[in-house]
Amino acid sequence: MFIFILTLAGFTCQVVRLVQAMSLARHPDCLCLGPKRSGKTHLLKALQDPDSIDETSYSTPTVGTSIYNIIFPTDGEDTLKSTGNIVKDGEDALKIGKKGKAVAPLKSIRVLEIGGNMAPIWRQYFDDVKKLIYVVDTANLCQISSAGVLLYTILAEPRLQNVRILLVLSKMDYAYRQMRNEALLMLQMSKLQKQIRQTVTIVEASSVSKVGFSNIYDWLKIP
Ligand SMILES: Nc1nc2c(ncn2[C@@H]2O[C@H](COP(=O)(O)OP(=O)(O)OP(=O)(O)O)[C@@H](O)[C@H]2O)c(=O)[nH]1
Ligand SMILES: [Mg+2]
Repeated sequence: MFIFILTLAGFTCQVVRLVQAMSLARHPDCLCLGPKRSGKTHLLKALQDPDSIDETSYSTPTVGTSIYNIIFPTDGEDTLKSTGNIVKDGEDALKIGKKGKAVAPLKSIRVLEIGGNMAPIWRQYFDDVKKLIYVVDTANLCQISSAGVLLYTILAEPRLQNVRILLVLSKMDYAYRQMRNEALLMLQMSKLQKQIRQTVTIVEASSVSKVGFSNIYDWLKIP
């Protein structure tokens, strides 16, 4: 009898943990989307632990979803003040909330990556989203235009009209990458920005060289 109760308690704990994990996956703080092999997993792993990714690292394609808990490095206020491509509204939001009260930046964030091969069903995850990272591979000429079309379908989604968007131009360490302006031209960003409501913050980044990471952390810290 005692063994039966113990087994039942263990099973109940497992079920509770499974339900909690499923709920985290359904309600993450931020979504990370982008075409297949665009660099989402590499980026999120490197943001979690910068030393875990170098030029020899390889990430297998994400089948379904993966959740990453990113704890921000505590290197003082320097990263908050960093300049670059990040838009200014983000920095203001760190200091003053919507009702005029000071809002503390976040200390960590849970980001849900949805694999590029799940693109046809990304929209199932669009409820209650506040932030969205979209990763585009600047070294993949064949993919970049279709990445722009996919981005447009995301930005046109009615449930995502008030979402903060971070566009990551990834793999900036490659010599044969597209430069920022060429990549934005191929994504038709200037045309797109006239038609959308969301503010898109654009960051050039590399998971290998860690270029752009302080700007990404700054954006992720915005409450
Ligand atoms: N040099 C370099 N290679 C990168 C970088 N990011 C990703 N890669 C390479 O690109 C491959 C694919 O990256 P992933 O992070 O797995 O791509 P993903 O977007 O998660 O792909 P899916 O899960 O299939 O949607 C990696 O295995 C790396 O070899 C980067 O910043 N620099
Ligand atoms: Mg992946």
